[in-house]
Amino acid sequence: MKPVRATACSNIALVKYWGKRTGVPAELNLPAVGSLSMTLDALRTETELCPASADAFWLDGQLVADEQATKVWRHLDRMWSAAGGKGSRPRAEVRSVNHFPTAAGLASSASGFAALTMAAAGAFEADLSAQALSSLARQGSGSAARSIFGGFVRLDRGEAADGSDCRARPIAGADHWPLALLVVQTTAGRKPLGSTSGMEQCRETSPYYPAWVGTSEADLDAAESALLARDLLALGRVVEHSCFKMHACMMATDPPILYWNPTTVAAVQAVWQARAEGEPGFVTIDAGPHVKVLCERARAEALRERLAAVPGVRDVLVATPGPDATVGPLPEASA
Ligand code: 2P0
Repeated sequence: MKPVRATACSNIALVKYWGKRTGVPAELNLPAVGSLSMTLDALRTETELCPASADAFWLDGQLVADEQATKVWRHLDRMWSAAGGKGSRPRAEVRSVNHFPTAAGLASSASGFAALTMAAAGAFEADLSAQALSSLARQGSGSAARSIFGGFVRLDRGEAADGSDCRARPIAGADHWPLALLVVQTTAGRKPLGSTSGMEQCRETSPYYPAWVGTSEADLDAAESALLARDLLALGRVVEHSCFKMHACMMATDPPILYWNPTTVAAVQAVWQARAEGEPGFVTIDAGPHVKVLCERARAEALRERLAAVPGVRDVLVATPGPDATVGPLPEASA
């Protein structure tokens, strides 16, 4: 086992993943719908993996020993098997740091599991394609499958019972289109309900869930075409439609799920107001209260200023399309 350092960027789904396939092995973590994302340069996780006498997981300088750590060890076991490792997996120390300009409440499981996947593949000297790495990352966390690739990525749902056609593929590179994504932070707190249980609750109780699943493929095709044609208006329409359908589906669960706070709504309205005044931006919201705004890079600063002035907004950061996940040897000084 070699000491390594891996880096992966987070991503934002422009067409959302929400819900898991049923009737297939749960450990494959297969999505009920495909998704389409932009990898974000500004939200990056760096993960170091070294041999050790006992497993230890450090996240942002803190030793973690809860279910998060269990997921990490399970993922390393999975990677050891995929690498063709014989016998029991070597014990490891994992040190992961999220280089997110604003810490609170921003998704890190995508970049976290993508970086861990790359690190384990490097450390265990696994000869795996980017496609295979992406599928393994998905088993750690669905959105992580997309963070293996830079630029714009489509994750297909697939139909095969073994998940072999659930694949992420880059559809355009980071330099395809100078877009920006503003991350409008509306609170410092953590989200109240995790995505995995939120998705299950939706599938089990939301009367809108079948409609959500049934309309996703058309959104994916429309978004991919708009992206390739660099048509912001067409892309933005799908981005907002996918986002609000997902949230409507959540709100219709029993009991309801509402991730928004008053500042979330104020920020959405500020974006729509700006658009009406000729400053085009399009909103999306994940399983949390922050608002993400897609716009052309040239318009990002003007929109950032408007959003920073919305009462309750704590911070606005600007991200642009980011690179592929990477892994390399750990520099001597850190090993
Ligand atoms: C997404 N989200 O497509 C969607 C939109 C949140 C809302 O992927 O259960 O942490 O680990 O596969 O990847 C968050 O879900 O869920 C997510 P698991 P994950 O980005």
